[in-house]
Amino acid sequence: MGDFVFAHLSDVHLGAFREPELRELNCLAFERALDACGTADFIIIAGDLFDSPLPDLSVADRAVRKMRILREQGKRFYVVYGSHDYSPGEKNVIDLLESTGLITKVSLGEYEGEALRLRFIEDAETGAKIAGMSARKRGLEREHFGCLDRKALEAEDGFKIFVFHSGVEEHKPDFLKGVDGVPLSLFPKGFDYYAGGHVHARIDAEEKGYGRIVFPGPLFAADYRDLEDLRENKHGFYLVRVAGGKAKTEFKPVETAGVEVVECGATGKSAADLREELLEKARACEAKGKIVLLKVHGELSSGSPGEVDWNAVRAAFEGAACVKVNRSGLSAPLASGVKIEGNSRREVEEKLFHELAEGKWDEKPCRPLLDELKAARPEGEAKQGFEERVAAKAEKVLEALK
Ligand SMILES: [Mn+2]
Repeated sequence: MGDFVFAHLSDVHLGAFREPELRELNCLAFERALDACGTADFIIIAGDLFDSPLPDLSVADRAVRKMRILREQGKRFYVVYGSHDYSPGEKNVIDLLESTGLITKVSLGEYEGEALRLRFIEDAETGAKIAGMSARKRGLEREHFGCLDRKALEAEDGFKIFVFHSGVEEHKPDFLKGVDGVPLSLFPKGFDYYAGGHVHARIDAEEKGYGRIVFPGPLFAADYRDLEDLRENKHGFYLVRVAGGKAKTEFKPVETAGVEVVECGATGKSAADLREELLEKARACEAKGKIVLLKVHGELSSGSPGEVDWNAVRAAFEGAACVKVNRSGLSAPLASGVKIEGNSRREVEEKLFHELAEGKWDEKPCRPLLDELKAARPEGEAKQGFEERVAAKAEKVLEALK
């Protein structure tokens, strides 16, 4: 086998974010990463290429156009489903891309009795042998790993890559401490490279008896935490050079936009004071071309968060690529000291609405509205699709009032 180069990407999450500017930066990151894959013979995507199993078609179209250019140059894409672009029992965007011949899914295998036997895909030009495990429904990954016929995988010769989309118990970053990963003992030994996805942090470790265990982390970002992390850590992917059967990794950062975090405490301030302070902070901020993360927390002394005029605050960060406001920690005092007692949650809710309305507005729609808004996300449904569905239902309740 000759020497060769491959790229390892994961957690691209195309289509994440509601803000068009962030979606754009995410697409851009993907395009730039593929531009930087010039020397690669093939590209591995270890899950979560898309943020949803049925992504926005304009986002998918853009990604496909770029991938097609690389396909036409003779490069191959090897992909497993991630936790975001997998939908149990249904076809999704990854299947569609495979049908067109753009990508090859590498998680092939069947159960024979209790044993899960994976099949290798051999990359015809380099001879690299690739086997993979796709994401499953939460909690089931470990079970499937437990059923792996590891002996058969370990017996295969040649340069072997194992692609997977799960955290490894022994290599979890701090923020995933409470989340179950798959223990190393359930992985087949003796692969030359373990191409991981799912963990949104960069990990590159050598594990005795195994090989290189690598997570590139998110290519750009999929949520607020990822964006915040971008301020300190570069995000990107790995280029892996294989010479004499040995893999050498090189992290390739992908530049998009700088991140500025602006914090503001609201405790003891009126909504009007808070607005003034935020406007002042915005004017003082060097925001040009940057992603601004505005974090507001604390309890207002008077007024409500809605009175702050967030659009004006956003606009005051002149030239920013995007201003993302996080005010989940911001609260207002409840209409002073309402005390409610009731025999059931339902009764308490009804009395509370009645009390708050004080006869000045119709409280009847509050209950059905609350019922729609507090629905839990069913397992397997993507967050974005779920949010859109809940919003549509809530709107229906409001429509009915007209
Ligand atoms: Mn992910």
